[in-house]
Amino acid sequence: MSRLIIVSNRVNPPNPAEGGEGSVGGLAMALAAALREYSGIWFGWSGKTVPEFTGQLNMQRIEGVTVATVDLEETDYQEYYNGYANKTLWPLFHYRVDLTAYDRSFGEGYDRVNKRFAETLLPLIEPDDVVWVHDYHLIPLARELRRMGVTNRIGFFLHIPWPAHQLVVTLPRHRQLVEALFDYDLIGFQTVESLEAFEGYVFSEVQGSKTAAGELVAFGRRARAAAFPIGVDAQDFAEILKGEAAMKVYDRMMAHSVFRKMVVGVDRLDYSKGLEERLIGFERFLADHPDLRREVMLLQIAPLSRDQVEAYQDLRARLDGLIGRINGAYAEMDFTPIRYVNRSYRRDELAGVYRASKAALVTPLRDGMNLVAKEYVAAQDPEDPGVLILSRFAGAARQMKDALIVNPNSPEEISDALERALSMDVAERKRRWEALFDNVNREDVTAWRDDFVAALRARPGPGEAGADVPKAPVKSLDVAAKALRAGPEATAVRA
Ligand code: ADQ
Repeated sequence: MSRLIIVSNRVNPPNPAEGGEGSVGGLAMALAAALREYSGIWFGWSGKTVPEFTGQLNMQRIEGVTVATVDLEETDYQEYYNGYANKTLWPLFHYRVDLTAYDRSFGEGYDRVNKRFAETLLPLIEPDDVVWVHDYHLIPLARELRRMGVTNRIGFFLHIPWPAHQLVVTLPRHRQLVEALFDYDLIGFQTVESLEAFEGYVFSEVQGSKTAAGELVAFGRRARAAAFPIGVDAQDFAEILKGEAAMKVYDRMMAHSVFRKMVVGVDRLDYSKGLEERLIGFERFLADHPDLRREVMLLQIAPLSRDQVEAYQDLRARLDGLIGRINGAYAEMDFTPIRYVNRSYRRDELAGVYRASKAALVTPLRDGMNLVAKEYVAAQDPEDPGVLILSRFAGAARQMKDALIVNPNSPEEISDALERALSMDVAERKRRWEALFDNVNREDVTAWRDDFVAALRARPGPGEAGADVPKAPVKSLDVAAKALRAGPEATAVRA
């Protein structure tokens, strides 16, 4: 079986030195498991900056996964990561045109870093390898690799929404961005809605078409585009709940919420997650239901994210003010309605928190999928499950129809859903949870990963019928790269 090369902006397999599997997300674990299975490589940015880009490749072997990282220079970090990725594509793709920065230097930095990534990765690619590129940071990576003669199958998965046509065209050079996607053999989206929005752009903006076999044709090239809804490792969640860390947190949270029902929110501190709207909805609930005030508390866990970007600093300040106002108005001497924490927790600790919560508020204004919604369901007690309140604008809402679906912009809908969730009888909670769990368990992260990789492998290879232009063989690899493949434990080898 050919090797799998995964490319993502950051690389984070479970590392025993940093707390092992409990310390990383389910996605990282699933990708690491795929790499162990297909004996591949995980390539990306080290997270470090250096005064000048050197292209020095750092190879490490972590728990059976070969990891290759490269440092970026400070300007790269500012223009590519803080700039084009986090100030341009992220807000625009989450429908926040008001926060989108259209700065030419960001676009140049984005292209430059993608080229640098391609140059650094090139010597690691063997002729049979399948390359899987992740997320909006790296859309032009395949274009750069193709320019260097790479003919391997390359797939791309977008973790965030693909926005409506009218939003995409606000982006200067939107055409180049979409054209770059046609250098992939397979383009994966979270939902059919994103897929249709992408197809809509291709058909009406660049007069593309679809073949009878379902391939998209545009820019003189063809690619397959499809929806692959990402999932969580539901079985693993059930397992980690039996562990000591999860049990301890569960017991602590239960002891803390005696006589009260705990509602939980877990999100990176990001404007796409609808945190302000959620808090205003909770405030409405407290105002609407004086009789229930002392019976409910909201635990909002929101680790800081991208805190060098101004929009995130502003959001943080607004949240601090809002929570202070609500707690000031509704707290009693022995009771505070909102508990707010800005730190990260281990996966097993989070599992304990989910299980102790009678309801979860997952109310993003836009979200590619939202794994918290699925993790919450996976962590429930089948005999006494909590209720998921889910935004209609999360990709997950398409699969999780048995949640209480709300419009996150409406404080009344959030308030009503809370009231309904907290008074729901156990028979209805079980019925809803069983349907939700069935889906979360079936369409899990392994199914997602295997479906994508199988679809990518099924694409015609170089020279096969249905392939695009005949592709040249991969350039011969230099000595250093060969040495790397022979001994991945080697560190700091110059590519
Ligand atoms: P995110 O925007 O990060 O992901 P989400 O899908 O909810 O959003 O995933 C967040 C992950 O971080 C979850 O696994 C959660 O457990 C974890 N997490 C959140 N708060 C934490 C905390 N305090 N401590 C530890 N862990 C915490 C992007 C897209 C989503 C898409 C995913 C996967 O924006 O739409 O679902 O990628 O494709």
